[in-house]
Formats: sequence, structure tokens, C-alpha cells
Amino acid sequence: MKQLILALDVMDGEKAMEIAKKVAEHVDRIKVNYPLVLSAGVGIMKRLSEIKPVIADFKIADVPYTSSLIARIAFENSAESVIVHGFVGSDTLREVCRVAEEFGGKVYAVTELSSPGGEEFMSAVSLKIVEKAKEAGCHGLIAPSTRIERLREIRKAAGDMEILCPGIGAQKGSIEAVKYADGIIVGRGIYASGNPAEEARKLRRVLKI
Ligand code: 3DU
Repeated sequence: MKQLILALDVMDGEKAMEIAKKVAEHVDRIKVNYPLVLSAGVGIMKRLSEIKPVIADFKIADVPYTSSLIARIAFENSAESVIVHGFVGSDTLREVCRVAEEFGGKVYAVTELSSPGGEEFMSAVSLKIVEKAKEAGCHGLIAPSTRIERLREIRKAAGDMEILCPGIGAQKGSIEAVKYADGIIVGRGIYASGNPAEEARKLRRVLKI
């Protein structure tokens, strides 16, 4: 079954916990990013991980050593997986995968951002990123639901790597993405709605079709 991942980009820890509990029965995993972790502290990951597995979307993009420290902090604080930028190249990708392996965790590499700017530089190299991410041992990829034609190409190159797609909802990505992806990542479409549980339930129903 296709996964539904909540991108919990709120900036208040208690609010995050409240939303996570409300939507828990409809989502598979919770993705945290800088807005929440920098506001609420890294400890929020452990609390959320008691509800659902946590993906640490720190879009790691540094030299291998610094990247390894960031990945380690994420896994030591209960992350189930981390997201790394793919453009960093093989050495950083390999190093983050090495740390993940120590913890039995997973690594997802960003291919091209779903925002319009993702096309300016990243689309030109995203298939190469797929290749490098695969060679480095990444478990999966992050690919855009906002450019289905690119997603289709990425799917072809990815083989059996898992693909997660952000962009549905606020960024106006297409739900057609579920044809090529293993899961969708939705933030504002759920947490910024009047009724997060209901929005998550509706998305879950779409994923089952
Ligand atoms: O646009 P939304 O509110 O549904 O949130 C999408 C989340 O996914 C957000 O955390 C963002 O940082 C992340 N993301 C993208 O939106 C696009 C990417 O290419 C990669 C990650």
C-alpha cells in the first residue's frame, strides 16, 4: 500500500504533538524539518517517534564529516530515516549511508526540489543523482509531484528504490504522482487545514484507490 507521510512543519512542540496524535491512525510516518526542530528542540523527535516513525528532513548537504555528525544526531534522537541532498555527491552520500547502517536507519536522497527553482539547476542532474544515490546505498529518493514528467523519468531510473513525493496540496502537485511513487508527503494540506484528521483520512482513501 502507498504511504501517507505527514510533513509536520509547525513551530510549536505541543501543537505538533496534538496534530500528530489526531492524524496518527491515518498516516504511516511523520517527517520533521528545521522549522519544528529548531523551535521545539531535537527532543521533539523522540516524542513523535512514540506515535509514528520519524523521518528527519534535515536535507543534509555538507562535507562528509559534518554530514555524518548531523545524521548521527538525527538517529541518536530516534529518527527512523534521514533525508540528504543528492547534489552533494558520492562521498557525502556514502558517509550518511554508513552512519544510517550503524543505526539500522534509512537514507533518502533529494533528486530535484518540487518548487519551480528545482528546475533551474537540479532537473539537469537529477537522473545522475539517482544513479549516485543507488550506488551509495540510499534506500530511497525524494522526487517532485509537481513535475510528473520528471517523476516518471526518475521512477524509470530508480528501479526498486523507494520514492516519496512532496508537493501535493499547498504546492499544487498532482495526485497522479501516486502512480510512480511509493508514498506522498503532505504538510500544509493536512496540518494547516481546519480538520487535519479529516484531511489525512481523505488522502488515505485516495491512496487506497
Ligand atoms: O508543501 P507542504 O506544506 O505540503 O510540505 C512539504 C514538505 O516536504 C516540506 O517539509 C518541505 O520541506 C518538504 N519538501 C518539499 O516540499 C519539496 C522537496 O523537493 C523536498 C522536500
